[in-house]
Amino acid sequence: HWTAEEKSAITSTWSKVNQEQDGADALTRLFIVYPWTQRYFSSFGNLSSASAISSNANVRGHGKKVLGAVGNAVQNMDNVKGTLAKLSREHAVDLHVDPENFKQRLAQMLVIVLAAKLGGAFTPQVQAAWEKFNNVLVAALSHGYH
Ligand code: ZNH
Repeated sequence: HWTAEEKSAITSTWSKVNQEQDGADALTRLFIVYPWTQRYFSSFGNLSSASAISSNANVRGHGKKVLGAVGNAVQNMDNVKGTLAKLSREHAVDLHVDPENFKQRLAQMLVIVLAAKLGGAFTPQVQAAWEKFNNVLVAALSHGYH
């Protein structure tokens, strides 16, 4: 269900992503804009300010893991659900993460980080492809909850 244009928009933006830095930036925004999401990460240490968050080694390591999983989904665009099935079960069963947090939150922060990074290259068409990709990503991550 992807057009050739959508696929190339997603894969070409993804090739510019720095998983550790952009992952840390997306998580930093998540923790600041939606502070209650910090409660899942009580083992991460000091998350008291933007600079504490973005320099926190646990945040950087986790950002890299999260974007690694997104990258996996990008490489497997035609089977995102299958690709993320195990991860979805893990969030539902082991981590008990409220799936609302996937929906308009982390995925949305990622779009903002990509837009800031790409500037003019993040055209409305590229943004539309990412909005669609995020819906697929969020649906796949939420699937293990039912
Ligand atoms: Zn998550 C983990 C991905 C969202 C919470 N995650 C994780 C991991 C990954 C991910 C890959 C790792 C796993 C292993 O190692 O096994 N996530 C992801 C993605 C997304 C997400 C892709 C979207 C986009 N998460 C999320 C949210 C939240 C979370 C939103 C909340 C809020 N996670 C989480 C936790 C964990 C995880 C808590 C665990 C951490 C530690 O380390 O402990």
